[in-house]
Order: sequence, then structure tokens, then C-alpha cells
Amino acid sequence: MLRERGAQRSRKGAGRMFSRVLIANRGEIALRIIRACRELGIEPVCVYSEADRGAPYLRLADQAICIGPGPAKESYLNVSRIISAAEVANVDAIHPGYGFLSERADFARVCRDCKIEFIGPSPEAMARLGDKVACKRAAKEAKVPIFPGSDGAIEDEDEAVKVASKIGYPVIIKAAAGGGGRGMRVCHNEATLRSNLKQAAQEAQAAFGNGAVFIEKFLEHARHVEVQVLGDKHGHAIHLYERDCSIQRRHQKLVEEAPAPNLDRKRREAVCESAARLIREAKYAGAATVEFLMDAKQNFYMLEVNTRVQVEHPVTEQITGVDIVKEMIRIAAGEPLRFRQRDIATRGHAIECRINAEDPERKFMPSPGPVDRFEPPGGPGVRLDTHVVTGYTVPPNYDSMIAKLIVHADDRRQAITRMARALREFRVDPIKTTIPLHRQLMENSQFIEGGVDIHFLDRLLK
Ligand code: MV4
Repeated sequence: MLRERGAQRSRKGAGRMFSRVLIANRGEIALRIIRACRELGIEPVCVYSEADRGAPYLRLADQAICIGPGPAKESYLNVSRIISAAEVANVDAIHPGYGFLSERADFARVCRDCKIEFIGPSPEAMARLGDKVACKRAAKEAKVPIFPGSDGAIEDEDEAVKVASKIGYPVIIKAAAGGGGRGMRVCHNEATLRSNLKQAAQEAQAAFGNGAVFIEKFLEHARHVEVQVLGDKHGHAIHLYERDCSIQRRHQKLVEEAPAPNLDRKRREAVCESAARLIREAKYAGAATVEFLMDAKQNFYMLEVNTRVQVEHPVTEQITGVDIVKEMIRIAAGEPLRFRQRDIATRGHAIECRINAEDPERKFMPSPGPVDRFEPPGGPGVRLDTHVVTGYTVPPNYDSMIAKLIVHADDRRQAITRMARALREFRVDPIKTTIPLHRQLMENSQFIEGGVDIHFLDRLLK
């Protein structure tokens, strides 16, 4: 399945492995990073907010340091409190996980100034690929397909109208600094384009402190296909194949799988190689995900690059056998990649269901509170990434994801059967969760055929 490069297996490469790492996150991803640290012989140090005091995963760390009250702004998003904890614990590096400070170039820069390694890209590489306009420019340069649209930010209304009449309606307005669908607007004609532009720029300024917007051709009925990539500090970059994340609601993914269903071998190679080329040419070191939209003919267009580990990384780990979190740490420590592209093969099919403390019957309203009964599924091909145990209380302060159920099987059909079986075993009481919705999805014929697009769930829930 996976052969490591013999020559580099026994030596450490150019880097010095860290002794101690601070985990600037919480919940399941904090636990995931603790596990990676332990397997690398690194002492993990956790930080926690008052809302997470007593969480069971904290006991698995060598140290746990309280960094403030429940609200994230006063704890997990507070740069000076996290840096203070890192200095007190005398760590070599900080792993930011996902969300919170993970894509903040200013935080990566503070880490550098404090001589603490940020486990992620350099602030420069983060800025090059994290800004959508800059990223599209880099993609064009690397001959990665992008949607036709404005070259960079729109300066005035007339320019936007000119571009739109050239590429044709519908067009979409996006914020250069945006992400996750915030600040986007679809325009079907010149009048709506003109009236939406100013508003979009004002909203982007208010939300991201950057009012730059751009326009591109809008694609309907698309699939969301993303490619996992790894780059090292020595100029090497590889991909770990793709994931399909089309099943989402309001830009929150609910089911992810790898490989993408019904994707032709040639298209697959093309999209994956495009992604690897982009981060290689951008001299990016770390893990990244290059997002694409794909049309019915399997033409693909890059959307954006996520410069962090993603929630759905386990499906890629299951089919490739690569531990992405451990590789991120090795890369940050300066080690060269331990695989060449030809060492990476995939086996079987993996699916992840996000288990959220939400009520699908009540517009996915958050359902925090005590968990009196937590009975995890198990057996062959089942992986559960969670920090929850019986007696744990889901705090109301943060993201509602409480577990990720991942299955792996020889093919997609068997993976769906296995997921249905695991979901049947899974009990979480008395809080409401997305488990019943996932049970329903695993029996949906359109899902089973692998014929969903990014609007599938909206239609199903209507
Ligand atoms: C698009 C698009 C259609 N055409 N861009 C949404 C989040 C952000 N990553 C980009 N998004 C989209 N960009 C063009 N040119 C449709 C979406 C989109 C979407 C993308 C991926 C997953 C779910 C989505 C849901 C609605 C819209």
C-alpha cells in the first residue's frame, strides 16, 4: 500500500524533531494531534478555555494550561494568551488544528518572531494561497484551470459589467479575503450585478477588513472535489488524491468520501496533478487542500486553497495509509517528504459522517448539554475520531461537531453498507445529533449511485 523511501527512513533528514508541541485547539482535533505527537515521541501540551475545563482528552496531554473564559475571542483566538502558554511550557512548535488561528498569517508571523515553529505554511505562503485573488493568479501561472472572470479585484462597476458581458451571465461576486461562501452573490444580469457590487464590497470590508471583490463565471449543478497535498521545505510536493465533499448544507460539509465517486481515471490524474503543481510552484510547505468545482463533463476549476489540516482528512488517511497530522509535524521540523508520488497508492473507499450536536428536525439548531449515554460503533473498518465519552457535557460555546465516524472498505458500495451498520450501533443520548440524517442518507438512491451535486442536501431537506 505504502512504501517509504528507504534512503530517508532511518535518518532524520534536514530537520530536528520537536520535543514539545503546543496544541492551540480543542475537541476532537486536539485529541487527534495529541495522538500524532505521542507516536512521534513528542510531549503534547494542551490549552483549554474555562468551558473545556475537565474535558477528558486534556488528561492525555503532558500539560494543560487554562487560557481564559469560554468565548473563543478570549481564549482559542487570543494570540497573546496562546503565545504566553507556549512560552511558559517552553514548546518548540504550535499546531493550530483547523478553525481558530489556523489560517491567520499574522499568528504564524508572531510564532516566527517568538522563535516557535508554526506547524503549517510560512506566513508568506499562507498569504500567497490564502487570498483568493492572489491564489487565482498563482493558479493561472501554474496552468491550473480557473473560472473565467476579472483579473484580480474589481476597481469599478463599469469594469465588472464589461467582464460580465465578455464571460456571460450568470456571474458570481466573491470577496478576495472571504471563505466558506461568506459574501458571495450570484448575478443573472447587469442590473443585479451593478446593485450588488457596492453591497458586496461593504460587506467584505466589514467581515474581513478587506473590501476587495472579484467576479467569475457562475457554475450551476457542480460537485465539490478537493485534493489533499503535502509540500516540504525542500521544494518537493505530492498529492494524496481527492475527496468529494458535495454533501453540505450552508457551506457546512456533512459527508465526505475518498476517492470521488464516478470520476474517470484521466480526469482524476489531471485534477490531482494540477493541485500538486500549484503548491509546488508556490513553494508551499505543509499540508493544504486545493478545492475545485467539477461540472457534469468532469471539467474542473479551482476555487480556493485551504492552508490547514481539514476536518475530513481521515478519509484520505484511510485510503492512502499516510498519517497527515504526523506528516505536517515532520514537514514543520524540516524533514524532507518521505514519499515520492509513485509511492502513494490508494486502496478501497472511505466515507466520513460528521456527527453534530444539532437537531436536523429543527433547522439544525444546536443541541448542547450532558451526554448520559455514549455507545461508539466499532468492528472492522470503523474509525471514530471524537473527544466525547459518557458523562461529557457538550459546551454551547463552539462548533457543534462532536464526532467523525469514518469507515473504510474494499469499494464504495461496501463502505456505504459498513457506514449504515456503524450508524445503527452508534448511540448518543439524550442530545440531538445528525446520526438519524446520516442513516437516511446511506439509504438514499441518488447518494448510493454517486450522483449528487452541491445542492443535493438542500433539495432533500426541503
Ligand atoms: C462558486 C460556485 C459556482 N460558481 N464559484 C461556495 C464556497 C466557496 N468555497 C465557493 N463556493 C462556490 N463558488 C463559481 N464560479 C458555487 C459555490 C458554492 C459551493 C461550492 C462548494 C460547495 C458548496 C457550495 C454551495 C453553494 C455554492
